[in-house]
Amino acid sequence: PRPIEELSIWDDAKAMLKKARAEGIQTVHDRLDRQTPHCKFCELGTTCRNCTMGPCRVSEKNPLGVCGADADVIVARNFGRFVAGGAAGHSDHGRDLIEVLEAIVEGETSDYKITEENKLRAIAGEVGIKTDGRPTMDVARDVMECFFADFGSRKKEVSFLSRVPKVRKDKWAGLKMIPRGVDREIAEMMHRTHMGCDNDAPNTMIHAARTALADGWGGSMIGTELSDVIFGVPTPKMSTANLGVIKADKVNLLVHGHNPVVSEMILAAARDPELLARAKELGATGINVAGLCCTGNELLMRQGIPMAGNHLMTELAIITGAVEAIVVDYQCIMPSLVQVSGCYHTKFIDTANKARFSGAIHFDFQPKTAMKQAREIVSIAVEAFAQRDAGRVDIPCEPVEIMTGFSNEAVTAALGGSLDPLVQAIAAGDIRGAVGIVGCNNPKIKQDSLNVKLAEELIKKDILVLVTGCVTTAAGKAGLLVPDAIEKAGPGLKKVCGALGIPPVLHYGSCVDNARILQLCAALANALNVDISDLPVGASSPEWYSEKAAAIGLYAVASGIYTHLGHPPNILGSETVTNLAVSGLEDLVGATFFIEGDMVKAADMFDERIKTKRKALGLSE
Ligand code: NFS
Ligand code: SF4
Repeated sequence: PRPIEELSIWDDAKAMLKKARAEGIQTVHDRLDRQTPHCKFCELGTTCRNCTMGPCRVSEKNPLGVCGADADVIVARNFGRFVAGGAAGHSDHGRDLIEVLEAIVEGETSDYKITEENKLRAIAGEVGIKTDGRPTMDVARDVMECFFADFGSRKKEVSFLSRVPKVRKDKWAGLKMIPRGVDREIAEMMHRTHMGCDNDAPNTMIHAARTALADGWGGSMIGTELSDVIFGVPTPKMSTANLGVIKADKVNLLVHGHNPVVSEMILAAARDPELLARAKELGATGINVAGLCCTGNELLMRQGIPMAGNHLMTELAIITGAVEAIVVDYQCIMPSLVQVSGCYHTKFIDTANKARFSGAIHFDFQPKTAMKQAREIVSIAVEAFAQRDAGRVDIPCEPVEIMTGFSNEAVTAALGGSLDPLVQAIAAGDIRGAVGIVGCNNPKIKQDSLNVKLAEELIKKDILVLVTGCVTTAAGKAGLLVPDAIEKAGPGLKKVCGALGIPPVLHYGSCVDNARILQLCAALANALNVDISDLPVGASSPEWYSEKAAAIGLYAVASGIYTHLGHPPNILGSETVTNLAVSGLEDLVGATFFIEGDMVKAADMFDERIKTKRKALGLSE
C-alpha cells in the first residue's frame, strides 16, 4: 500500500487512515491500489460496449470495431454518454425540487413551504410568468409547470436561457447547441450513441455540449433556484469544518448526498424536543447534525450546519467511531460506506428509491410524510448512541472556522444593491478576475493538495476565487474561507475583501450551485454588454472524478469560460476529440479546456488568460 503520508494533506484524514489500518478496515485507497494499473484501453476511451457484436477495443493494430467505428467515434460516444450521466444526475435532482414544489402547490405537504416569496416572484418574472397582483400559489403553480416543461420536448429552449447574453445564445443557435429540453438532450445523447447513429466525432461533441448546457442552465439552475425558494436564500454566516465537528458527547448524525429535501428535514427533526430528551436520557448532551459532500454544502450555505468533510473524508468520518447514523440520498455515496458502518455501531440509512444500498435501512422518503420519516430516522440515530463503543472513539482534531453563504443575492446586497462595485473593482484591477474552483477528490491525487494549492496561487495574483462542492471543505480546512485569509491574497484583493469583511475565497454552495456562478457571469457580461467569453474569468476542477464534474466542465466551456482540469477525461485515444477539447472549441464557443497537473503552472495559465481578456476589454493587465 502507498504510505499514508501520500494520501492526504490533512492530519484528520491521516489519523483516521492509521486507525483504519490498525482496525483492519479497507478504504478507497486500498481498493485503488488493488485496481492499479487500470485498463489502458479504458483510460484512453477506446473501448466500446454499445452492442453485442463487440465489446471492441481499438488501437493502431486494430483500428476499427466490429461495426467499423474508429477511435474518434468510440471516444466521442463514450464521452457523450459520460456527460449525459452527469447531466442526468444534476437534473434529476432539480426535478425532485419541482416535485416538492408541486406537493406544496397541491397542498399535499405542510412539511415544506415557500420560504422566499420574493425570490419565487423574481424567478417567475425572469421566465415570463405574470406576477402582478397574483396570489403566490398561482405564481408557484405556473413556475412548477414551466420548469416541468423545461424537461420535456415541446420547448425551443430551456427557460433560464432568458439570463444568457444574446451574443452567446446566437453563437449556440449557429452551432445547434441551444439546449431545448433537459430530458430530451440526455435521451438524444443515448440515441446518438447507439450503434449506427452519430458517427461523426465533432458532431457528437457538439451535442455533448448541448446536453451539458441543459444541465447548467436547466436542471442544475432549477435545482438551485427552487432550493432557495423552499429552504431560503443563503446569507453570509460563520460555521466550522473538518472531522472535529463530530462531538464525542453528542448523538452524531451525518447527512451525505446532494438533495436538501432530505437533509433539511433531518435537521428540523433533530431539533424535536422529545428526541432531544431521549438523547439526554441515553447520556448524550444533544443531537449534532453535520454534513458531508454536497448536501452538507446545502445545509452549510443556508443553515450554517458544520461540514465534516468532502468526498475522501466520508469513510473516514465513520472511522471516528462516534457516528450514530449516516443518512444518504444520492450521488457520490461510496457503497463501501455500508461496510464501514458495519464495522461500528453506525446505522446506514438510505432515503431514495433511485439510490438504494444493499444492507442499508431503507426509507422511501416522500414530501407528504417527510417530517414523520425524518423523526423516525433521527430516532434510530438517537437509539444507536447506547451502542457506541467509547473505547473505539477517536475524534482527531478541533474544527476550523469558515465563512459561508455567498449567494448572488447576498453578494449583491453586500455590495449595496447592485453588482456595480464589483464591476468597478474589476475595472480598477483590484480584482483582476475570478475563477471558480469546483468538484471533487480523487484517490489518485493526494487529497486536496491541488484544490488548496490552486486557490492559494490564484488569490496571490488578485484573482477572486469562488468554491463549490468538495473544494469547499478543502479551502475551509486550509483557512481560506475566513476574512483573515486576505493576508494570503494580493494587495488588490486584500483591499477589496478587507473593506467588505469577506474572505478572498467565497463559498458559493454545492455542485448544482455552480449555476449561481453561471448566473453571476451572465449578469457581469450583461452589465458590460459583452459575451461571457469576454470576461476575465475561469473555472477549474483540479481533483475531479465524476460524470457530473465532466458535465460542469463542459457547460462552463460551452458558456465561454476557460476551464482547467487537473487530469484529462478518458479521451486521449482520439486526437480529434482531444484537440477539439483543448483547442478547437475556442473558435466555436470562445473557450477551451486545459489540462495541467501542476497548480503553479495552472495559475499562470489563468493569469495569462485574464491578462488577455482584460486587455481586450481595454483594462490594465
Ligand atoms: Ni460534485 Fe457533490 Fe463532491 Fe464531486 Fe461528488 S459530492 S456534486 S461530484 S465528489 S464535488
Ligand atoms: Fe464494437 Fe461497434 Fe458494437 Fe461498439 S458499437 S461494441 S465498436 S461493434
